[in-house]
Amino acid sequence: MSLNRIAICLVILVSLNISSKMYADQTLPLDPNYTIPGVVTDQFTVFTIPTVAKPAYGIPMIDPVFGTSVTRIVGNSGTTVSWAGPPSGSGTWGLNAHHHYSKDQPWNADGTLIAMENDGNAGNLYLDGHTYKPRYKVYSTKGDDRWHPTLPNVRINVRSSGTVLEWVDVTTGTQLRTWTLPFSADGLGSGEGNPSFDGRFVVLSTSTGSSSCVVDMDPQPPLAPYPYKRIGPVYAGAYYPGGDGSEFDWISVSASGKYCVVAYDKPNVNHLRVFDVNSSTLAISPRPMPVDSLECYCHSGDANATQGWIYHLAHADMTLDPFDSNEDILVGQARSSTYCPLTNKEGVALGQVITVRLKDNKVIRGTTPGNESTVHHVSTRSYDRPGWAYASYYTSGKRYSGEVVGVKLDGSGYTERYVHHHSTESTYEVEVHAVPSPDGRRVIFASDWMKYGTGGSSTNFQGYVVDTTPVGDLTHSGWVDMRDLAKFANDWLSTGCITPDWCGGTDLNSSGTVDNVDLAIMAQNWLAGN
Ligand SMILES: [Ca+2]
Ligand SMILES: [Ca+2]
Repeated sequence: MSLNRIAICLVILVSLNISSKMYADQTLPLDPNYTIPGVVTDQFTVFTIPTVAKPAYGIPMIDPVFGTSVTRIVGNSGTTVSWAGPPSGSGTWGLNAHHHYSKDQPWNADGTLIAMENDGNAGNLYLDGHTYKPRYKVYSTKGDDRWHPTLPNVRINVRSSGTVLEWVDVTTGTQLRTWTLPFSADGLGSGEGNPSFDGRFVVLSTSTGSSSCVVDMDPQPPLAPYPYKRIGPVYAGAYYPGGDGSEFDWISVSASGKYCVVAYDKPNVNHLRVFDVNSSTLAISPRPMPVDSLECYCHSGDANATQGWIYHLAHADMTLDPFDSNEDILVGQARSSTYCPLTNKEGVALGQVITVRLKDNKVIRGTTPGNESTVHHVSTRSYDRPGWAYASYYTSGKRYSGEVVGVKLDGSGYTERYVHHHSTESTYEVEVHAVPSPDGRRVIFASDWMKYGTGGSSTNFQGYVVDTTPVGDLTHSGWVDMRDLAKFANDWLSTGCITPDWCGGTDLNSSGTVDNVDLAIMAQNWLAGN
């Protein structure tokens, strides 16, 4: 350790008069009752959205209402982007440079990479998950893919041909596992499917639901391990009964792998259906729901309950409910009164975000109602922060207007409010599609920055991250302590720090050098966040 580094440590230790009181680290997964320090939790205030200038690429901006840090993580259309690799390369950012979708976790399992779509000539890229520095160009066989939820660097990919399912290491482009499918699958659940939370199961289907099957990608004892290929029987029953096939929207296995959910999307048809997955045979079959359980618009009646139809939510994602013995749940947007006129369930007033338990179609409150804006997309991809859903709201002048909000799923209606997204949501590409990082402390979102914003563009749709961790949390633990100081000391007096990496984040004020100004910021935030 150089004299400089020793000096800096001593100065900090003395000047901060650190108490001997130990602070408890928040280990992952986080306790469902943990709440992020310093975040706005008032459920009732309607905030006026101030006009804010679009943040510069890679330079954190403090949201004037919520006090959180907002970073634009992509450059403007036409500007050069270089990635480190190997292999290294360069190209341009495009008009659409943002993450994929609200249900597609952009961070990999250990949070070190972010999958970024980019229609500039650089193509899709993987960014450093913390500094947002471009790291790798996308691998060559990418079709419709997701990160493996527990294995860093591994994508679960359905090739464009639809007949090959594979695992690929994105850092090398190496195929790790492969399966030949019994039919041509329409991507991974038609663009909206996910693997089970352990990364073991997926369900794949044709674009009409005419053929579906579950794949066990990682058979466990007493089953033979991979390369034993365990693919369930082909099932024809996800096709909409009596329809023409166009009703089929998406299919996904549930978080536990015990169920599949199919969504149908057509006027007067919008509805969800739950199927059981037989754990021995992987066969799919409709899950009978209680005869009096609640449905919407069509398919009401006991006969349909036996076929797995459930209460309809839109833009819904799946997770496990830690407040209810880790039951599989679906969390989504309350539909309009045309479809589902339910505002109260068993004496509990329902808001815009609603949960349905897959086991028995039980409807549970997410948010509380009353002067609440219309929610748009919901994401439950915070694998390491169970019990929370992340919602993006339309801009309306009501409560949560234009915000990205975390919703505690215990029925209390408790929320954390993170940021104004400043997006018009005028086209699909610029729908906000907020997704939490695995630990839920950061949220990625897309915006044109044209709603109460200056410097935005009606054609350039970009990715942003709102970060609730304190400035100076260089270890990404959620708080600032000695470990962060050690990392800071290591980069002390570094020069030539550039966007978006800023010397590994130690150049806290994005000035180009790591110096006394950064040290002062570090000192100001000492022990913040815990
Ligand atoms: Ca830290
Ligand atoms: Ca600096």
